[in-house]
Amino acid sequence: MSKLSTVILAFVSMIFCSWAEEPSPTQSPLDQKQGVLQEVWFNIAGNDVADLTRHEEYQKSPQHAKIVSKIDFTNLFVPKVFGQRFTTLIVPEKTGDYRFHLASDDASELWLSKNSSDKDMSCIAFVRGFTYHKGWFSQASQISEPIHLEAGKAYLLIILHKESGSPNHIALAWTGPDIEKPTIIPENVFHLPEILEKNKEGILKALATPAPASAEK
Ligand SMILES: [Ca+2]
Repeated sequence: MSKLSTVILAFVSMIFCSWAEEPSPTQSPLDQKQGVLQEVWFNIAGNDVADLTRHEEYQKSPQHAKIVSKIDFTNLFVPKVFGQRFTTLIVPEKTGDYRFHLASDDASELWLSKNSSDKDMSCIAFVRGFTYHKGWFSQASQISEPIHLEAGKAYLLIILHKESGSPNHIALAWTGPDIEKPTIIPENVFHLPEILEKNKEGILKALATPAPASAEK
């Protein structure tokens, strides 16, 4: 072997070793800063949000989870019956009054906190039955009152969605400073909330569990 190829080999193995060492044992999908945690429970009957929240399975870890960038979905998990929850911290870039528009098939609820804590949450909008896809003005209850949000402050946001048969969809939009028409909330606003230690193991397992093949569209 020539001197040059020995040097190249040594260099390549150095790169390989540094790659191999990179992942740290503490790294997890939950360490990322941006995003929305989507948690799904399958095979729960009914088309009311309460059919999910009162179900004993809902007290347990989700069966499937994903970190998504925004809340804008159609035909998820067709044709399965499911309930899901989206959890994120919303950090607006501009201070002002915002209205949230929730659209879904089937029913859904939008909860917002006054801060990053789940102790100060209230239901600010909901869909009964269903709306058309991105039908932002179908029901008075799907539009929140104006809510004053401060730039750079984190507000905990949770959406509950119950689906009892295809088709299905869910989307979240807002109006606010310089946003006149309902616009899907952009991904840079969503920050992944810190997950309680007691819930971490179950969520990590759900993140690693694909949705049942028959449930994918
Ligand atoms: Ca449906």
